[in-house]
Amino acid sequence: MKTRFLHCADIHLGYLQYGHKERFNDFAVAFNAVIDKAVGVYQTRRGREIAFDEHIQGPVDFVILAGDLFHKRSIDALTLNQAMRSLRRLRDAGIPCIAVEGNHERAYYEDTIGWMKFLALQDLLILLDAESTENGFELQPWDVKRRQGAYYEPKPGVRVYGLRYYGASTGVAINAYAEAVAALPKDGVEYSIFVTHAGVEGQMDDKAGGVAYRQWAALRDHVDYVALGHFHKPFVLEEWVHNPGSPEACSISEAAWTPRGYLIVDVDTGCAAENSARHTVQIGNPPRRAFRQYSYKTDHDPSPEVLMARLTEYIERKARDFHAELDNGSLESTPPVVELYLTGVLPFDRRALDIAAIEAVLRSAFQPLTAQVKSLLQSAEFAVENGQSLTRTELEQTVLASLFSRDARYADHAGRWAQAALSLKQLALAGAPPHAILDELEGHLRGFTDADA
Ligand SMILES: [Mn+2]
Repeated sequence: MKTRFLHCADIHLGYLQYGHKERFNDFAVAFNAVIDKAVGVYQTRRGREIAFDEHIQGPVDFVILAGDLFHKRSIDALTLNQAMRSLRRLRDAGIPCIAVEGNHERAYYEDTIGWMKFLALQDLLILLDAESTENGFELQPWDVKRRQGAYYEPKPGVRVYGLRYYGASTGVAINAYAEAVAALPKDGVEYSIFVTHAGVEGQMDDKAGGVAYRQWAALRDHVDYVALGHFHKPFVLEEWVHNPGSPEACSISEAAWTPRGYLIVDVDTGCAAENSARHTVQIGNPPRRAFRQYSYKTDHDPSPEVLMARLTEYIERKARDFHAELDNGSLESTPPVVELYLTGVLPFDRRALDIAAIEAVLRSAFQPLTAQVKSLLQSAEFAVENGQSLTRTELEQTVLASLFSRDARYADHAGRWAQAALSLKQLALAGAPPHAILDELEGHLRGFTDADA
């Protein structure tokens, strides 16, 4: 048996990011680009359809949507229209879209109908979930009339099981689900997929709520492909657990995770050897809005005039690099979203820093959709000695320096290591992005090398 399907998740329609109408539309454009791949037809913004001449990946036999089609549970009519327009393309092409509910779109109460259920009632989604009883889960096949069920067979030989978002109870729910699957008859089933909205522990450092990899093992004997959503960062584990990542960026940190956005899976149950995966997976990277994040260190700019001159030069250089990158056939669309972080110690009065003027430089260099300047600056007094009794910072510096001096690797520059550690801590506390902290650390390391030379 051969089949091909597309797996996506975390579309987040309805997100009015930065309060920007264009960003609201971007999420729908990205979803429609994923649908293009599923149906094998490119649709222009005006709805005209053009067949792909290259990169043909569709049409697929079915689509898996592993939760968070919507950014929130109370969506407006425009968002619903975006969802219906894209899902209708699948329905018209005869491609079932098999989905589960994510954390962002769950109905408020068990007895109300959420928008995902509404789409299922409109015949636009096969929305899977298990019914829980006193004895665990009861898995019913998809009921076309009632538009509900726990599993669905999009074509003979393929069975897709689904479970909605379970949050902190996901581990327990997986166990119960695996037991229920074990008890089901599986006549004629050659390939099984399990879909839910949950992460795997360790795949995103700063995101809680992942399920330990060993907890998924309960499904191992029954399922060939685990299809997840929830973590917006893509990952594939042991050719078994798969997460496509978000097609559009819900936060600027997601912009770096390319390629991401959907997976195209080719299944062939006939040829593979025992114990090896019976599918091959390609990751897709739909076109999306360009996001760029920069950081600039102000330590060596003695006056506002020098800072503006150097910062302008820096911004213009980055903008040239950016435009050159786009000319090299990038899939990103412009105008971009740009964030600039100011880091380090400001050697002059903070009030002399003209953020609006810096934003104006960003706007003229990048012609962005939106540009934001974020200050993570430490005030100068942090670096200055101020008298008899120790401040908290000085105390920390003393303690850290004495700790560093006990380690032969750091003893030579104990005082400077202590300063470095404190400045990294300040950045982290101020919410600096990882790359700004890395830049800071690199600056310190260069300082050490120069001093040794
Ligand atoms: Mn999500």
